[in-house]
Amino acid sequence: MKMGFRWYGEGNDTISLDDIRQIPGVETVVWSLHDKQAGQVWETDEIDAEIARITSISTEAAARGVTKTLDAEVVESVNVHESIKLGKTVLGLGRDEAIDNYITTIERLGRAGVKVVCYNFMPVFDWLRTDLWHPLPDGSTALFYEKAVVDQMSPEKLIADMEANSGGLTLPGWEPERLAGFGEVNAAYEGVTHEHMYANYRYFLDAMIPTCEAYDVKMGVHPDDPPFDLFGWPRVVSTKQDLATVLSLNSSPYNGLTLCLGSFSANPEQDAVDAVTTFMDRIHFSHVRNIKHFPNGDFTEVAHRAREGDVDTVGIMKAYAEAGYTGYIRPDHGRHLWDENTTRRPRPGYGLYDRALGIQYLLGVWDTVRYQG
Ligand code: DNO
Repeated sequence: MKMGFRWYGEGNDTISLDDIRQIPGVETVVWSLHDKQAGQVWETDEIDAEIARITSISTEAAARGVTKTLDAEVVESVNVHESIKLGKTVLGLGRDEAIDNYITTIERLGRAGVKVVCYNFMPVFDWLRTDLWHPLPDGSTALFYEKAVVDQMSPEKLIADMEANSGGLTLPGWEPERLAGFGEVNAAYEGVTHEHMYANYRYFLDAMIPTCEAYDVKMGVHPDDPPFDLFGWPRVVSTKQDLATVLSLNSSPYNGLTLCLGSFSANPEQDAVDAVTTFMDRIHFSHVRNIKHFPNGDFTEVAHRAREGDVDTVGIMKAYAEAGYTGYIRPDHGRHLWDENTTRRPRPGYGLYDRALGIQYLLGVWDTVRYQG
């Protein structure tokens, strides 16, 4: 297993590579070219420059005796253009052209040494919460989902709220360019069913997976967050059965999962440990975090420690460790702690401290099973 840490890039994150380097156990920086819109080709020189930035040690750090390097083997995400999900031209791009562009990007990432690409197949929006800075009883803040708000609110209002609460940083999945196309995309989903989505998904995989095999890039789809339909749009990567269906659309091992256990567990009926053991050999990347459910359908994000919430993070890490899992894991959304609620405001969910604490907890379980002394 390789432990990773998500980083948004120089000038686009409150956390530095030198901060990440000092977290015990972290080997991989999970990155993306965050200014690329879905459907665009990633240029080789841009890919190479970002990888060089991540994997090198600055002259200043080297002079201080820093020698620990980080790798850049995981990309989260290469976003899928809506035309691919819809199977028709939208926002000025046809499905086949969008797929060709995606394949070119995968090929270039493979050549540059990237091993896993994370993506999602959610219609219109990526993840959704109603409060990005929700107070917890200990004085920290965390992402929060209030069911009644989503049930009563229009997507337009939610977009406005998310933008207003993001602290000035563009949220992945909520890029202004994406939101600008909302009306057209929303209309294009009229009448689109889950069956249509699966047919379009198969078409995409069949076109792309041979390139993934040739360039040794494993694809990992991220589950829908939260894992149920929203605003009548068909989500197809929500339940355990959905995950099995997606894997069966193309049987290549390169068609795999980014098993985000916080997202998956946002449906309280789903069993995270069972999902890990069931899909083990197709999990290329996993996000491990914890949430706490309330009886009215709300949920809050909490610390990674199992007893803080409802996700059995101990059972999850034990299952990975016992199986000798060889893929990538990263902690996921953390709470915002200490000065992160005042002067060091991070991207919501992506502060430094709680994710670093979370990693130590997850590795504690891993090492209990696997460390030989
Ligand atoms: C939010 C993230 C998602 C995730 C994408 C994967 O914090 O979990 O934006 O990266 O859904 O494509």
